[in-house]
Amino acid sequence: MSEIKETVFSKIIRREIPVDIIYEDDLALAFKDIQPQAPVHILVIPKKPIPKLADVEPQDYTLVGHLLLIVRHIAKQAGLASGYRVVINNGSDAGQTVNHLHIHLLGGRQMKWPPG
Ligand code: D5M
Repeated sequence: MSEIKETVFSKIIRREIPVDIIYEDDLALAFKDIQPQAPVHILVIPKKPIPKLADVEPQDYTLVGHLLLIVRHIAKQAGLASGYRVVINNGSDAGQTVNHLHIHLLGGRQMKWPPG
């Protein structure tokens, strides 16, 4: 398990930094990415401060499934019927910049493959 440190997302969860909130429940929060890479770019995060996917433990399995169902729900609400991309950057090689697990939901344009 990585060391759990305060991140900008901890401040967002505590409402110390304003964001455009799309969805919230007891376990999760979803909000618009501040640097959108697509017409729809939303981050879905657990309120539990898990640094990255590699730190997910067996007791988090239900939580991770919950996060993916939130992604599906938001994508449907956003009308992304023709497709969308779901990304989790895990660690520095993947380009993870905020050490609080987050799922990127990207849509509203044609995506390219492979990613950079
Ligand atoms: O993605 C981290 C993402 O977090 C990146 O796309 C910008 C976003 N971010 C950072 N700070 C904020 C605030 N304050 N509001 C909204 N979005 C934010 P990564 O996968 O770690 O590269």
